[in-house]
Amino acid sequence: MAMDPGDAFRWDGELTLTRHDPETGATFVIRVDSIRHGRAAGGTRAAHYPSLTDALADAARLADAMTLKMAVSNLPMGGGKSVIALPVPRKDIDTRAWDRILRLHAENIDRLNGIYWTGPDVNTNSADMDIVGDTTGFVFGRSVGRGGAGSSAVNTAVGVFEAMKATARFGGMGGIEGLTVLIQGLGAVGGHLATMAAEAGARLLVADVDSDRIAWAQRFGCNPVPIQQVTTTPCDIFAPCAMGAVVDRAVARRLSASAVVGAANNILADAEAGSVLRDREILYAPDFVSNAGGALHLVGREVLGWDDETVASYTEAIGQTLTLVYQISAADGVPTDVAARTLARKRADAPEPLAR
Ligand code: NAD
Ligand code: PPY
Repeated sequence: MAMDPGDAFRWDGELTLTRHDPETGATFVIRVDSIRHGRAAGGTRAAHYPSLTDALADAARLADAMTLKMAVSNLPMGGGKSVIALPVPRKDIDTRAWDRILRLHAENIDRLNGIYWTGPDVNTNSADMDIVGDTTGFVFGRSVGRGGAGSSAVNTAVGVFEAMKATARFGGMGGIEGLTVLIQGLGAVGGHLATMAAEAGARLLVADVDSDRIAWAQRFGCNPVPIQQVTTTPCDIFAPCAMGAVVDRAVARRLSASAVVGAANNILADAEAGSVLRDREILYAPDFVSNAGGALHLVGREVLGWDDETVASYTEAIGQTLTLVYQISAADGVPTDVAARTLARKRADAPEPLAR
């Protein structure tokens, strides 16, 4: 949800760490939302923010979402997130400065003595986690060669695809074959999702600010949609897989889709958007349920010792969790995001044995 600037400071999470590095101009933010159910985990996002207040607010929202994601997935961890507020866009940071930024970030994490574990997120990857891992052990998602579980993106996409199938079933759309799926963002997750949906026979519409990604998707039959028309183009399933806050109340009122199912964290920009989607009978798959495949991969592999098969079966169960969310939403007459929070709270208080 969007926060007003004051909310960046009124946030009631466990801990906020900030540090500024004059040499690179980077400001580091770590927010630990909850450690009630285990040490907190959540990735490191690097981005250029309009202000430190925006960076703090984003970290708070993302950390909240991690607590909900762990709880609704029955994972024995709390939620946290790091934001590295860069002075310029990531592409304009040179290798030397980036290396320094990652090492300082790792120092900050190490000082928290394990109450917060990081991992990859937007603009950070396994190679970056290897560098973080030189300084601290509190890191998920290092490359496989360095003893980590590697990228979480593929399994995130697999989970989102399970969420799509469950949504299509619950919404009376049948299977994915023949449905029009509009994917916003063809990056690490959206790209894999596009290939899976295409293989399942969906008609794909795609949008990305990067023309190379569009050219790549056109090679397997995807049709591009202009960035400005993403929320007005008719489709069956709208899949935001780029940034958050894509659906505010105005977008929710005009969206021409039967469902919203994507990988992006914090898809809803305001509390009203969920209600509008419900009133319009557009099924919204709460992001912290649908995109939990990455957390299942990282925590499953690195904490719980899961093998491929176990990760796959828990990831498939995302579809069942989502169906339960839709049933709670229908029974209680509440938006699906509210229903998912209710389920997350219930599972946090009484974690269910991980269902397979
Ligand atoms: P990514 O950086 O690899 O991909 C993002 C893509 O979106 C890029 O191709 C970029 O060019 C494109 N993009 C950026 N702004 C856009 C815009 N305005 N319109 C259209 N396209 C735009 O990131 P990712 O790892 O694929 O993650 C995507 C989203 O999923 C993020 O919100 C992330 O937080 C969330 N998520 C990722 C994971 C994971 O395992 N990687 C797990 C959970 C949630
Ligand atoms: C996310 O799922 O949003 C993440 O940040 C990925 C993640 C999950 C669990 C531990 C570290 C990073």
